[in-house]
Amino acid sequence: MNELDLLVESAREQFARSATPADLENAKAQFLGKAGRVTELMKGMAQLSVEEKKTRGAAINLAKQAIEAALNDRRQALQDAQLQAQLKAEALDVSLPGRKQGQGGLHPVSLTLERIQGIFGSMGFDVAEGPEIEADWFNFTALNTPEDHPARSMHDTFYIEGGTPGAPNLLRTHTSPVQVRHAVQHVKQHRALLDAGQSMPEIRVIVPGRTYRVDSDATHSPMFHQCEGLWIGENVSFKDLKVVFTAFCRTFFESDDLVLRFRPSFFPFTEPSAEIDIQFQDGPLAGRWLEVAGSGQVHPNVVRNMGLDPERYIGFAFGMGLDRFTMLRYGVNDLRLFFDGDIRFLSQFQ
Ligand code: 2NM
Repeated sequence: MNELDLLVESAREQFARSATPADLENAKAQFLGKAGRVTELMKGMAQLSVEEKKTRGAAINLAKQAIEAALNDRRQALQDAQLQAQLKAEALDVSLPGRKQGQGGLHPVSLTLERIQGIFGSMGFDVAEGPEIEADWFNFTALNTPEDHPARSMHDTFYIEGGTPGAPNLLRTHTSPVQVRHAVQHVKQHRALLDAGQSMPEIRVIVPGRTYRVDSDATHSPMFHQCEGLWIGENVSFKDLKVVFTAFCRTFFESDDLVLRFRPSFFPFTEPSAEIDIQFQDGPLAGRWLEVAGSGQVHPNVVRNMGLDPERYIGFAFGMGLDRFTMLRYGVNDLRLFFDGDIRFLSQFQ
């Protein structure tokens, strides 16, 4: 073998030993680079005659072409190998079973709310919603709650940093402010009738939603769900409250012999006021009195703050905890289970 054949042979060997594209580029530099062996040979022709240059040049060119061909072959081989490895790594096993999309469902508290809305809807109640960040006027003042009432303290209410009285400055502690907002809107809508001394359509609404208080244990969460109701007209009495709430509870708990007790109590926004207790006649809770709601005849000051004349308009309101109703209906003993988001708990309600 002559010197050029040996050079080509040596290049082939080096390329074959290059296991990665980077190795191969290094090997290439040794032969075809600026300081590579082929370039050296070219430079070595300087002293040759024109005739010799022709034959030598042609021979060197052949060798160079052979080296380039070997380089390209090896490049292609490395690329093929890399593709094969990638295909193997990303192999798709079409015989595997598909991934199933789990069936979702409503949260138990949402199920309770849907039930409550259905029942009150059948008795002609609208549903209203409103802001969770409230002004102290709507949350307390309009509801006849005095400045020095303990509920207004920072121990019981979450205040917003930088808030100012009158502007949104707290997390609502009940959904009653939405009832005030709803009543004010209703009155505005029927202003013409009222001004003409005519009757306005009754206000009949329930207001569900998130509420917030500084309180946390097995039966209290700083965020909880309430549903309040309001019925105001010219002739709405405490008797109507008893009829409506009794019908509601018997339907909700699917128990026609459920007994209700209206126990005198106090709220700033109602007078008189009553706690509502229920008693199941059978089942695991039979005989026990369970407190389920607060209620009362809307206080004249509140009726006035709704934009109505308390000498003419009268009605009742009530408020209940959606979380508590859900616990009672499904026999759940720890409120916190509703907020943990544990799928093993939640999937039991589907
Ligand atoms: C309760 C208990 C008693 C109530 C009062 C009002 C309003 F807006 F008419 F003043 N809304 N809700 C009320 C009354 C709420 O919850 C325990």
